[in-house]
Amino acid sequence: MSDITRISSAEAKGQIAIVHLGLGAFHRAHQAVYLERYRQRSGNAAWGVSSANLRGGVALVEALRKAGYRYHVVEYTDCDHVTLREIGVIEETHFTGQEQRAGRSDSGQWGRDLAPLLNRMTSPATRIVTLTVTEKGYFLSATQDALLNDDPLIKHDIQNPHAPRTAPGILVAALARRRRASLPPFTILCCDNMPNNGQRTRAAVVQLAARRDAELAAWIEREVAFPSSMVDRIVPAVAASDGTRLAELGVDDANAVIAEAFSQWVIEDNFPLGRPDWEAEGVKMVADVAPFETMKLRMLNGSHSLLAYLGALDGIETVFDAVSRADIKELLRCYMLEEAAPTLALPEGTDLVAYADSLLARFANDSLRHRLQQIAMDGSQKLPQRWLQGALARLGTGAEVPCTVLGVAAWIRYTLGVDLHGYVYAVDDPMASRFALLHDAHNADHEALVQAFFELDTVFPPALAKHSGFVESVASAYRRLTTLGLDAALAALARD
Ligand code: NAI
Ligand code: CS2
Repeated sequence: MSDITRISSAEAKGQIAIVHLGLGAFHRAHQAVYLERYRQRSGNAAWGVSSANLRGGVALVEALRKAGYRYHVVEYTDCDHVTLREIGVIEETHFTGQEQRAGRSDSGQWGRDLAPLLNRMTSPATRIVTLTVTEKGYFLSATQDALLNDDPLIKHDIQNPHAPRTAPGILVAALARRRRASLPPFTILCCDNMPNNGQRTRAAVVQLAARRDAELAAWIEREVAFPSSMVDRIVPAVAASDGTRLAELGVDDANAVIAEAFSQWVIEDNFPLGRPDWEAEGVKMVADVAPFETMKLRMLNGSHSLLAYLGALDGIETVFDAVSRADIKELLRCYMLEEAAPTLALPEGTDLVAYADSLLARFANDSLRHRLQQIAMDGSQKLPQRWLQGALARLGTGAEVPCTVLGVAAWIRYTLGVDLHGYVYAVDDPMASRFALLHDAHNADHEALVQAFFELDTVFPPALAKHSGFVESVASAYRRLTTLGLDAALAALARD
């Protein structure tokens, strides 16, 4: 029987001062938890949250309304030690995405709750807007801070600035209203896994605003704070199969989310309109987040993506299952210490070997059931910051990056949508149709296929695509993986 700690939410219902875009599992198990703990400790209910889904997830918006905006976070230290934490800090939910009409292929209206959401964002009481809309939700090239002006949704928001459908579009519309009302701008805090995530969010917002009104763009550039943050807590998607074990814990809550006990949030301290003094909840306020962000993205997320593509190709289901294989665990250790670590400017006092060991221990938490397919999604948006920028830096010193080479080969093979045992799965990536075309065109010729992938300049930095040694190594690793299988590919790596 598990050792269960139950923590109820603070009774006090408060004032909404934070708007969040992207009411997903991570927001509910990370930012909301810090704010709930802050409210419980301080008794200060001034930092309530209004959360919105801009893309899918209308059912959750409704379900939280019905549940009085209360839900549970199930925090697993391991299978036997669990904290059930009730959260009440989210006080309002909105849906602005496209409604699905039952039995109709042509989807319905966009923007059901756009007006109340924009009103909330234009309220003088709203001081911070946080985001978890996934790496693709900013509509930026993954290799540079350039807005994807040709994307249909960005084109829509340029032509219809008063009916935005994207996160950058909604931010620009709300900021334009605040400027017109002579209100100071809210602070925009990105909580997505992107490098320099504050600067990237600024780039998307300013570039979109510039397509509407150059003075508005200049005002945003001058007046709006975009602090960066490093966010870390493993929050797997809740699967139907989790229902039974949650019920056994006495959790009768369809909106519950599951998370590991570990949690970290490092934030650049730049909040002109103020912020909660949440340091007592463990939030680390710093002047420069970059060392923390880069370390986490290359070490933790880089390892996650290695597990995802190598493991999924071999039909392995979860992170725990993959890291339980000694050869894969050794690959991760080699990748972290010999390829990622040497490229990092470390936060002061960091012991990288201990950090690598702590990550392997977190991956080995068998209570999370973190599916590799979840991590494998959106590789085109994730790999530049997780592997490719680090590999370029490492190659620049004359060193080799064999683990990353195998990773890139596995990712390219993964995008075919069939694993090494013939099992078919959906490739969830904004570029999936592009990948399918490349596989159709070059599937018989591995070299040509790999070369074609390297020509995707929104994924591969041009300098890396020009590195013939790296490209050739990826092509031979691809051949070995597809012809001999994962075991042989890992054995070859261990031998070299
Ligand atoms: P989720 O699948 O539960 O939620 C994704 C959220 O993003 C939903 O609100 C969805 O509506 C929104 N979204 C997706 N595509 C969008 C788009 N194009 N435009 C606007 N909104 C969009 O996923 P989860 O777990 O909440 O993760 C979301 C993000 O949080 C990740 O992409 C990552 O950047 C960050 N994160 C997640 C962690 C985790 O372990 N789940 C840990 C650290 C960061
Ligand atoms: C994962 C991350 O799905 C993914 O891409 O690598 O969501 C990961 O769980 C978090 O960044 C951990 O903080």
